[in-house]
Amino acid sequence: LSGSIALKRVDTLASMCGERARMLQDQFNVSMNHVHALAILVSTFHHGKNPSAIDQITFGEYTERTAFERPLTSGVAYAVKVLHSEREQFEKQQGWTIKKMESEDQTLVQDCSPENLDPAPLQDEYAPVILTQETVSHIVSIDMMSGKDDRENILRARASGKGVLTSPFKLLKSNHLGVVLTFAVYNTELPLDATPEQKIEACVGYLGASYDVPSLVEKLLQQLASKQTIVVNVYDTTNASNAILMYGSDVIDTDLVHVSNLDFGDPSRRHEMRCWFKQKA
Ligand code: WA2
Repeated sequence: LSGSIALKRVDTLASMCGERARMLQDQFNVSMNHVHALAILVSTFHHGKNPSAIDQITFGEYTERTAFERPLTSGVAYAVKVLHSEREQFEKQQGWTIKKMESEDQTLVQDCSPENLDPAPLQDEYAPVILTQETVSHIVSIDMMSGKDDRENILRARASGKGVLTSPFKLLKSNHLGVVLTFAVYNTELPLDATPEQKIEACVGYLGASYDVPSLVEKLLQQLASKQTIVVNVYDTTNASNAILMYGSDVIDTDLVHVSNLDFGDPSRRHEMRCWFKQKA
């Protein structure tokens, strides 16, 4: 009898963990599709029209009103590709200079609002943010290529044409780890068999969404009202020997752990959910 109770416990944990992992994955997938659609919207109405049919007010209103379509995201933004030869003209037209992203220690001693940031140092190219949802308006004018995680994402997004995810890192003006999802925006309809070089050449900008993972997973789990029963942790396990905790407490105080795989749509990243009962058997 005690054996069958133990087996039942294993099953219950597996189904609860699996259900939560599927919910998180589905919500992530839904928001990823809408971020992809936003990249197409910018391509059609900003780059595809002269003059552009989108300004900050339009983009801000539209992204705020459609925020319900992007569960788990804390904001979306659009950064444009600017070559160094175009920088002076671009800055004159915008009325601001391209800013450098502050490193973490600098943000401790000063407010990281764009007006307090230093101009971006000379580079071959830049990715300044020109349009944002109000929730991330603090990144306007910042060169997203001047941040390591954002830069890697931009380079991978434009060479692949797919949605790509960063490793977990500390987002600007947030105290938690988050991730950024990026889709490249292209100027012409790319042939299906375009090479990475053709994609890089045709790229005109980058549509990105930031995910504040701890607060958003918390919100998701609250809807299930099971927090008395199980502990849920979410990890980036891309580097198998060094899993990064993205959500949860991590103190494993049990012998029974269930691991559910999470597919966030970027095959070069691995994620998983690990669950256990709060109450020991
Ligand atoms: N968005 C919001 N907060 C951030 C951040 C970011 N990146 N990076 C650090 N903190 C415009 O991939 C292009 C968004 C980057 C997109």
